[in-house]
Amino acid sequence: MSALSQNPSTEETPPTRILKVAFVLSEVDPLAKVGGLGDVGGALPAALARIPPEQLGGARLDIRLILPFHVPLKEKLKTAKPVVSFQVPTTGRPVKAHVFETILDGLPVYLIDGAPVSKLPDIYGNDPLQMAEKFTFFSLAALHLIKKINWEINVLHAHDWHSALSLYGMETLFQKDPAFRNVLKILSIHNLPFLGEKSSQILQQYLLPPADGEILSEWARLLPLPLGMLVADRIIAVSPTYAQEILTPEFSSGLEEFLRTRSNHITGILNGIDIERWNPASDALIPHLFSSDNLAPRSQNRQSLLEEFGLSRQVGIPLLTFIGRLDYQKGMDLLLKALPRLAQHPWQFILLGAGNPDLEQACRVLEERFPSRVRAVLRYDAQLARRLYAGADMLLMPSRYEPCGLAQMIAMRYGCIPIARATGGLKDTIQDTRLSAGTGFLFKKASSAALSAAMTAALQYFKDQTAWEALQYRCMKQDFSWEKSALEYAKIYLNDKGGTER
Ligand code: NHF
Repeated sequence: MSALSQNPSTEETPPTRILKVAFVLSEVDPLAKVGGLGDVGGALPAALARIPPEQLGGARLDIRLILPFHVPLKEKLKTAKPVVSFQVPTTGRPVKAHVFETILDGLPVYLIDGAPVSKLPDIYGNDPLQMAEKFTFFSLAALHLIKKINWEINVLHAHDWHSALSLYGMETLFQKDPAFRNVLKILSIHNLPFLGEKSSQILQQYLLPPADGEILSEWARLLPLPLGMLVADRIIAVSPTYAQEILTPEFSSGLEEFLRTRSNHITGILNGIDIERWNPASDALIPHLFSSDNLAPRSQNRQSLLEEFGLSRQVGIPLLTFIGRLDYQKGMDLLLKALPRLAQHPWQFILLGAGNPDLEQACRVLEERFPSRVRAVLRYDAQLARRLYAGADMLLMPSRYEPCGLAQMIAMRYGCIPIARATGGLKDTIQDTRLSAGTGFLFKKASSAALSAAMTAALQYFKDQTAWEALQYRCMKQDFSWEKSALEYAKIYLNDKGGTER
């Protein structure tokens, strides 16, 4: 078969070039989702497949996903169809892999099972060795699968450390294999600091050689993410600003020198959100629907929340929220210090999230200190999250780093104004209201003082309700759909492949 499959040629029908893309990753919403990676896995492939050939010079993308058959998935996907079984070689006994198939949004999803996958009761685990084994096995099994089913791919697109070794395995173990000749190797970086710790022994067990040469420091020569970045033709960070930040000591996890050698191959493409799923005019999980042209019902959503959480219902007091993982990365500690500094201002605050036990405890302490103003809901709750986006006035995102961030885009779509640190995708998606007719409030330094200053500005701005509504309107009119970003990815797939025929 050829990448440029010809239509039965009539003069009028131009040949359709089909580019075959293997999308290899650990999370795909709604099958498996822990964080933002799952949202991307659930939306980007479908958006790529929807791009009309006219926008791609007549080409069409044939996208299929490859995912571990995570234990929690097995209950949901009892009817997944067996496809093929094979062995993955190791220094000891080869490990058996069994592959199943299901369909999601019209796209085939291959699910890889085997002892290293079924050993872990969840998508991820706390034991680095078990994690290394699961994802090394998965990454290499993905390559064996592609070969076994004679799927002549043009592009292998891996994501984060969990699938980075499929790129490195292709470059090393399968170097001379015609099945992978001319395959474009793409690696998306959703979260650089997760390099795939303590994997070296497992990598050796699966016959993967350490990187040679001096480009990678010794400590990184047997780590999945650096190895993937070493051989990738393109490294795509999930926002343009994050693509620049990872070249600096603050954000590079010790890899700045190595990454600078690869800087010509690094790009940033902003994530999108699924604007159908996140739509305040049709969201079945919020009590009062609204839109940018009819904002009035929004305040009823705020009232419902205050009632639900036993907070007093007073006009003119803004409701603040934080939604997400309680983590130092997310700047939760900065927020816990900033709020008491602003006690002289009127505000109410509902936080939703779970994570670091010390931070959870500190949230409880804040609630005890401000019983009439603060509610700490220490769990994940996707439905409450929607009600908060739809009813709170301001979303706090003081992240120390944020590769892209999705919550700020969802919040803006729901008229909830972001107050965020100017980093990564937050910087790329929010314009500061104080500098121009913007869409939120940004601060630069990761300090509680800088955060308090941005919050003070927002609280001040809120007093002028006409200006505030104009700000909400601007936010709700932003286009965060996947279409634009998907096209950027597709162009990379196509241009980097030139006219390569397979
Ligand atoms: O949006 C999906 C997500 C990002 O900033 C987010 C993160 C993990 O930290 O790309 O990945």
